[in-house]
Amino acid sequence: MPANLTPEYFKAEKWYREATTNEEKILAVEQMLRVMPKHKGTDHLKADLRRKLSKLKEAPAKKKSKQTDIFYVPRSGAGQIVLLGTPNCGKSSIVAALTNAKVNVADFPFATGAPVPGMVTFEDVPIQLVDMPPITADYIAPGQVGTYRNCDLIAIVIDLSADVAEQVQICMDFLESRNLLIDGKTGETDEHGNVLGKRAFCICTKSDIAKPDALQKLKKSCRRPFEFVEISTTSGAGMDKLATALFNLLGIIRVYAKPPGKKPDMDEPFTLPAGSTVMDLATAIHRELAEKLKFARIWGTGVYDGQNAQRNHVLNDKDIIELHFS
Ligand SMILES: Nc1nc2c(ncn2[C@@H]2O[C@H](COP(=O)(O)OP(=O)(O)OP(=O)(O)O)[C@@H](O)[C@H]2O)c(=O)[nH]1
Ligand SMILES: [Mg+2]
Repeated sequence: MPANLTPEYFKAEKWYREATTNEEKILAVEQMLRVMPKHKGTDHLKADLRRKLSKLKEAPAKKKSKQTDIFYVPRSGAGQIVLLGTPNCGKSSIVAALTNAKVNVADFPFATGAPVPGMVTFEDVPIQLVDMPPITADYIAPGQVGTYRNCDLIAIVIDLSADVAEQVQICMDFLESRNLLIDGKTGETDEHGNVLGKRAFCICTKSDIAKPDALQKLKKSCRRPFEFVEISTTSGAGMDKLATALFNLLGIIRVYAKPPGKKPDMDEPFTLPAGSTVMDLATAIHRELAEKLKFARIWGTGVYDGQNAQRNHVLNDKDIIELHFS
């Protein structure tokens, strides 16, 4: 009986072939099992894949080689955002415009060969923005997926002066075949319960030389409800909006701590996930001290100045909080 394997299956198989680590191979085989058609014709294949999976899971963890993983970018700042896009779409130009990082902007493809992190300062919040080598339909550098798996937010960069549908297809194939997008339906997690998917949005660049209707075409080509931010690094159009979007899309708030009777420290805000409480702030400041938290006073949104608040009070962006310990 023919197996009648689907395009989703072949995508997952390609992922498996390209995987460079055991963890990535396990994820790919799990995906192959998940998406393969379930009928008599695939029974053998299913058994083979299960065997392969248990072998992979039993394999002893490889000794860490002395070589460093160039695709591992240590986090810094309030959140890590990694750029994704096809060659020449304008990724490095974005990092060059928003940060002081030394990136290579060039009018030939594959000018960037390794991740380059830079820091964007949105008002008083430092956000890490990572330039990346491009991806194509046929080539993704081994290990590159790891950078996307580790980040907080993926910024899909689409060049509005080129074929938008083709770029979307390449980026979405890459992300979807590796379970790299948050999907409310499946909510894939790894064995530690970590959500595998990431949030993503679109930076639509080269608006100064965009093809007519490129943005509309792009929105039509995306099946997912992304947020789209239109920019041009050449004219500077939309760059302020982009910095604001990076902060908003990270889903974080910044708050200022104030010692009782003193002025708040307005230079270095604490950044916390949106929805965090007074107790979360206390824990971020000092885990053990947090247990002694009695109450807080707050200046900010939805409260009167200096209002008393309990541990479970939900904080808002730019709140000033005075913590009182017993
Ligand atoms: N007109 C115009 N040109 C741009 C814009 N952004 C980038 N470019 C040009 O596009 C070319 C490619 O820009 P890069 O930023 O190097 O592109 P990249 O995506 O990093 O390219 P790879 O590293 O090869 O993946 C350069 O010649 C840039 O000057 C823009 O907003 N408008
Ligand atoms: Mg580049």
